[in-house]
Amino acid sequence: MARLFSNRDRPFDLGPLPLELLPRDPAAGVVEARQPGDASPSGAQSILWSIPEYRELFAKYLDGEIARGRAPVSDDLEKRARNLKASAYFLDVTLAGTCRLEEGDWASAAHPSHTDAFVFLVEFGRETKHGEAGDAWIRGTNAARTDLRCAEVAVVMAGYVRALGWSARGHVAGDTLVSIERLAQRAGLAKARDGVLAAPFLSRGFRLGVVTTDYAFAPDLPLASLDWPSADAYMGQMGTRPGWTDAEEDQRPLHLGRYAMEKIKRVDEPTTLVLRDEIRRVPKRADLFSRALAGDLGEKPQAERRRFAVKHPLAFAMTPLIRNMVPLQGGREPLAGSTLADPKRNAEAIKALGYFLGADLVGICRAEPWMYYSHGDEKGEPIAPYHPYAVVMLIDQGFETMEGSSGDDWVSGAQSMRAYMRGAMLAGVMAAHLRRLGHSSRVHSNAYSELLHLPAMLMAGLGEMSRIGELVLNPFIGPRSKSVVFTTDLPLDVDKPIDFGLQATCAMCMKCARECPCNAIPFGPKVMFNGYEIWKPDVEKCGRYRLTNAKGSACGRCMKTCPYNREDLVESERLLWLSIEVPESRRALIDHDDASGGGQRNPVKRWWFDLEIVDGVVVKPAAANERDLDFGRAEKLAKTQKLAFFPPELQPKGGTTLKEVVPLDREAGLAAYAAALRKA
Ligand code: B12
Ligand code: SF4
Ligand code: SF4
Repeated sequence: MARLFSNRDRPFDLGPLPLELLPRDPAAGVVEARQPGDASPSGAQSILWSIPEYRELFAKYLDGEIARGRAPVSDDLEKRARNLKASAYFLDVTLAGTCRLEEGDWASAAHPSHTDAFVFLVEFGRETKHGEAGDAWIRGTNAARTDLRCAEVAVVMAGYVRALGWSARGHVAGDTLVSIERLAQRAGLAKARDGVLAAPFLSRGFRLGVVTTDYAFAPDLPLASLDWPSADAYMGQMGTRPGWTDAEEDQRPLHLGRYAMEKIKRVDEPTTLVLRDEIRRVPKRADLFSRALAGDLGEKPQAERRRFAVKHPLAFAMTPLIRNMVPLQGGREPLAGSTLADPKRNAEAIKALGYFLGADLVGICRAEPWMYYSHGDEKGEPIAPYHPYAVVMLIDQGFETMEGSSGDDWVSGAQSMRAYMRGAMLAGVMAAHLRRLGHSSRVHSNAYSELLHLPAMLMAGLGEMSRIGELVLNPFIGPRSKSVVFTTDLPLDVDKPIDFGLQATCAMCMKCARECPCNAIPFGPKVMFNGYEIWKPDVEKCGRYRLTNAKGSACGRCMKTCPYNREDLVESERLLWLSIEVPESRRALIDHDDASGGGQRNPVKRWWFDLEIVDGVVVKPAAANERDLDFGRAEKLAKTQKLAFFPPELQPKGGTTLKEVVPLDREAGLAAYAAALRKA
């Protein structure tokens, strides 16, 4: 399932497949051809009807305002092309290429004076087999599903170029001013075969998107052949996806996903104590970001709150979609209901749908009343728990990008935003689909959530609580995830929590605590906090650091440096099973991670431009954080560490709005933590 060969030495802009090895033919002609479609038609129960509202929303942002000044980006056309390709691979396109625009490429005489085209291809999602759970929802919808993904990428890539100060417009099937199919051939992504485009390496279908612009970059050439270039390439020797991946994945039912979560031990209660009766619900106004917005942390964090994670133009380009998907998240009221009465089948169908749309991991738990926030923050209105089930999905924040980064330089905010955007989109389509079938369903995205995600992730068996603190760590993708949740009244079988030995590992590891730039992660033991056990981080320190980081955008260094943040290799999975089956190996594995440079930056993977938006114009930031492992730091930090925490009695009361300032009481927070430590 995972790769056999490391991609450590493979620049990120080359992508996951060995496109650079294919022969090119500058003289290859362009012929009329259509994009691949679905092999079978969709049925009445399909998700097809839930996609258009998202498509229409995304179409609004294919074009937009151009920044009023040009960014100080390199004039080197190769560098620009590589940066655009890497940005698109970051957004999970399968293949990317470039070409110059010719007059015949435009569908109408009136068009923008663009010179260059950036072309990308997104492959179809893996489908259900006939009769598998979810089949009636999924079959016949791959082209629409993938066009939506292309629209997302086209919006973000065009928005990125416009934020840099050049004109740009995204194009996808149904919303285009150009012939996408011609451009795909000239940019070396596909060739026509019997009137239909075919792409190299892919056994499934695909859809295409284009960004046209007057931002110049180096062009690629048309392909001469679609054949695998060598046996080595087929095996993935350059760190690319092996040719047998699809066949291997097809042996697993879609609802199991690609990670072998079914092999991880399940337990009735989580590995960290949860005393449900003692948990007091907290208002949304207690979220440190709401507190910063209201002014509880002072002027600087308040001013930075709206921009800290979107200071980089690529992250900024995601904001229109992230914000404007909120009104589509759905309601709380019961609907008519349906005949979908088999909770096991329903749960498998939901998971299959989540994987088809692009989730990395899917789990289901009860949405217990204490998981809901008690009050909203804008108006302070009470929130009565509504739906009984929570579908929880994880989106990987991306190993390769994290490898290139210190974790707190200019790409960190974009990593968060990409995962929030993707999560909101796929949960949005799923919840809309269930509503259409008659079941009340509502999305809890990062832009607006009425549910705490951590306990839902924990109970849905997607990971264990880690030393990082407010983070559920998954055995396969480690800490490197963002979650999205939707709650529903569709009857569902729930998952159980998991135990893969993380509590013992975190008890001896402490690498995240050592590497956190602001000493916010505890070196000490787990404590009881509001009725549950947790390594409680100092969220004020972390929050202030992320909000006001002047040498980067936000931070995720704790995730980057954790030994579970591993490359997707067969070898990595072996290490995971070793740590589970031979607990005595854990110390050695942690030491091996440090000794082998785990958590160091890999310069080969540093693909983004260091850029910052200031007053609407992109500038070169004064500095970027440049951090690598600091082995001597732990001793010093552990000695001086003073942490505060903020249980419900130290938080704004339910009903408090964003207009009222409730200054954060650090002294009381320090005293509360010290008291909890005495009891630990
Ligand atoms: C605000 C926030 C922060 C703030 C402030 C947190 C705070 N306490 O106010 C700060 C800046 C610290 C922060 C940092 C990070 N965050 Co944050 N954060 C959130 C957010 C948006 C809201 C949480 C909230 O309202 N807290 C206010 C009150 C409720 O806090 P609290 O009472 O102390 O409760 C906290 C925990 O104790 C826990 N919790 C609450 N009830 C219960 C009950 C049980 C039984 C358990 C076990 C836990 C638990 O959840 C709360 C999380 O803050 C959530 C999304 C969400 N809707 O849950 C993401 C979220 C928790 N963060 C996330 C992540 C990944 C991060 C970072 C790694 C940043 C990054 N680059 O991605 C760091 C990690 C910091 C750390 N050491 O833990 C992810 C976690 C994903 C995962 N795999 O676990 C979430 C779920 C966002 C997402 N959609 O993916 N975050
Ligand atoms: S705890 Fe916060 S500041 Fe520390 S490394 Fe993690 S995200 Fe960064
Ligand atoms: S870095 Fe170590 S202590 Fe921190 S979460 Fe990862 S395994 Fe646990």
